Amino acid sequence: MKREFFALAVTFLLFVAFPAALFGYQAIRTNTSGARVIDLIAYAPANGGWKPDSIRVNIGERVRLRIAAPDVVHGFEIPALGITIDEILPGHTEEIEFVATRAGRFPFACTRWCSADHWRMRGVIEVIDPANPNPPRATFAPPLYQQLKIDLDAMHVAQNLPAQKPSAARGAAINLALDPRTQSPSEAFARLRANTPLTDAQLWDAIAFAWKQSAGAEQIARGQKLYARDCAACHGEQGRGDGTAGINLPGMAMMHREMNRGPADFTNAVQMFGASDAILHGKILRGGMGTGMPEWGSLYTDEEIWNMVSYIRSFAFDYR
Ligand code: HEC
Ligand SMILES: [Cu+2]
Repeated sequence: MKREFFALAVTFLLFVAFPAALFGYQAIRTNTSGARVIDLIAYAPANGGWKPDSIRVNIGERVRLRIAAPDVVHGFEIPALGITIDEILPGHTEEIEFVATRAGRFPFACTRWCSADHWRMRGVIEVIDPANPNPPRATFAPPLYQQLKIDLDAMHVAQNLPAQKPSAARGAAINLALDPRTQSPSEAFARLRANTPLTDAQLWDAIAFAWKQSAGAEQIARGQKLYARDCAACHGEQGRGDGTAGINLPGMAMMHREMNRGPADFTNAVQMFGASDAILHGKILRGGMGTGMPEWGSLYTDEEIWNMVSYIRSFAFDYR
């Protein structure tokens, strides 16, 4: 009985008294700048996620977001509007003011690994143009994997494998112009093998260089940043698929029986050299449909997803 009361008291404190006190205190402390104040509470997904998880503002309206984190450390980001709060400590509130200048539905998300299913912590901000409150829905070009009619759930296994890790530095002398988006490294190897004076090892090095070149150093660096933030927890710092958040994911039983169970190992040449960039891009965009691989298409721009694909390539190729 005592214990139940205690649990109830804790729940009350966490969900009612605490946020109320936080916002109350903030309301006294902050002077009004004419901005509309919107209160947002960041709970880890197990505690309910964003409260509320959808907000509406008007174009041109000055808005102050006041975000409280009652349970654990969270972060906040609206990527499409360039709004970021790096850290909201438990028991604190953070504020940010902005004026949205374009209409649309934009996802917002937590940016800290607050819990195992942290990546579920997403919401939507709707920016409305009062002069045109019901715009026709924008039409987007379908992603490359759909244009190429690629079945994302089919296995992609390399038919050709290098004897050692292909090195972009060694391959720099040989300049192959390749399109990494539509072919896998294994396919590129097979096609070029027929009429080249290069040895197998030289050809693989040249392919590594061609992939690195077509991506670009800046793009790879941007991909690395995003990877460290949102992917390493499952796929591992070194891309080996051994991140702690990837252990015992629900949905592993749905994975293709020939696939390794768990987050993809980006150092695994059999899988990585069997995949075109379009496949990797598609998987990040769409997610794994219940395998535990989240969908990122609503959060990241197309460009950012390509950047992550480029970075992921550095685990099976040697890009130093
Ligand atoms: C919650 C754990 C988790 C997170 C976080 C995660 N992944 Fe995955 N990912 C998986 C699992 C599990 C698989 C394998 C199942 C599948 O392919 O559907 C996978 C598969 C993939 C694949 C397919 C590889 C292949 O060979 O087909 C790519 C690419 C990928 N992830 C990229 C990313 C990127 C980029 C991020 C960060 C934006 C990310 N993942 C975040 C769990 C995760
Ligand atoms: Cu989080």
